[in-house]
Amino acid sequence: MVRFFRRKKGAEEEASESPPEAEAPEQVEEAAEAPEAAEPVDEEAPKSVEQAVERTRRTWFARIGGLFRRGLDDELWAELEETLIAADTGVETTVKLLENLKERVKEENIREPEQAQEALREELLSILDVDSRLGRLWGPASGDPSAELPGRAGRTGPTTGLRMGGEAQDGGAEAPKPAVVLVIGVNGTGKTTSIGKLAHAYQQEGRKVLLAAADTFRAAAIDQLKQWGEQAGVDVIAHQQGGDPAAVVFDSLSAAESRDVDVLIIDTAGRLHTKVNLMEEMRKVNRIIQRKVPDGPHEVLLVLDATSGQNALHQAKYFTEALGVTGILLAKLDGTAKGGVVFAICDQLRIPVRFVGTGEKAGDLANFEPKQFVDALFA
Ligand SMILES: Nc1nc2c(ncn2[C@@H]2O[C@H](COP(=O)(O)OP(=O)(O)OP(=O)(O)O)[C@@H](O)[C@H]2O)c(=O)[nH]1
Ligand SMILES: [Mg+2]
Repeated sequence: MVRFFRRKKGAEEEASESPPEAEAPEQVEEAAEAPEAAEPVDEEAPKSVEQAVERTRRTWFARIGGLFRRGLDDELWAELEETLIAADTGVETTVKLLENLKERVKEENIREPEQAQEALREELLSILDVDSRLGRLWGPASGDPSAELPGRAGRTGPTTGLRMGGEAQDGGAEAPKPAVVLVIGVNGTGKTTSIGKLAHAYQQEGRKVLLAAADTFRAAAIDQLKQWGEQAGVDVIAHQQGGDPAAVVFDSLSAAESRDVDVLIIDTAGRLHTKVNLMEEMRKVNRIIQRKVPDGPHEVLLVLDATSGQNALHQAKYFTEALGVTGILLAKLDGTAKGGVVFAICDQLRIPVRFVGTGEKAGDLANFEPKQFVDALFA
């Protein structure tokens, strides 16, 4: 059943526990109690996936139809390879894709260009078919999860695909509460913005959300998260700049428990003095979560910047090796991004893309639906 958002006005503060790895007690500063009615969010025409990939479709995928129409010959395969690589699909993934496609064309004795193009669509779709059992919070990555989402009836716009707060999941087990989502990624990829969007979407679904400002590296990062919290009408647990992120995480876990929070989303730094420092910090945050919530974090969401192309893939590999990434949020799919990078990520990492960012506004977030995505590219 739908668990509607309940906010106890003037909820009493929880007894404070001392953070285990905190260097020194720090002042816990919170965003002012969320306003009773959240500030209206500018939801004016949130960008759809179709709109976000319009440029990729026009620039790259629209060419593919023309190539096929010229006939199934070596020139087609060479030009197709070139086009897919230029669309950021990556050399490895493109080569594999075309080998499979050529084999199919031969085996199935395909002679019609339309049929061959349809086979390409199917091959592209199969690349996106990644086992979505990693992470335990989200609905199926393919198909139409909106049908089974609570609070979706009659609504348009982004859904979180989140099934939790006591709702049974695939295996019939109770969903975790609070669900702990650790958000990681290098600087500037869109972590804080995406967290703001997720908070907004969960809030709209009637979930009780709490945000943790564990990026203590820059003061502006804390303020930025607080602004998103205010906009979405959710609380933010924050310490001061330079504080221990693990202590922020510890406090936010305590607050999440005592405030009956459905989902706790943790923002982290994207840059420290060195990459090694950053990974160490992430591991420490992970340990603190596990100490308090043994089966957490329930999702380690890696935010990648779609406009950074193959570089996003390298980052993803690095984070995946250092931490167990369970899902990807691909931000900035609008703008100059070449959508082909989605195929490279799914093919090479076998980590599901859960969400895509389609703009800078609160509503510019969408579930990643493989079929919808491929259809949009070939529309
Ligand atoms: N067009 C577009 N811009 C986005 C999207 N997501 C984030 N941005 C922009 O990207 C820039 C960086 O976003 P942040 O959320 O601050 O990125 P971050 O990963 O938190 O950065 P650090 O905290 O420095 O590590 C901002 O200007 C955002 O508005 C998106 O989906 N589309
Ligand atoms: Mg940030």
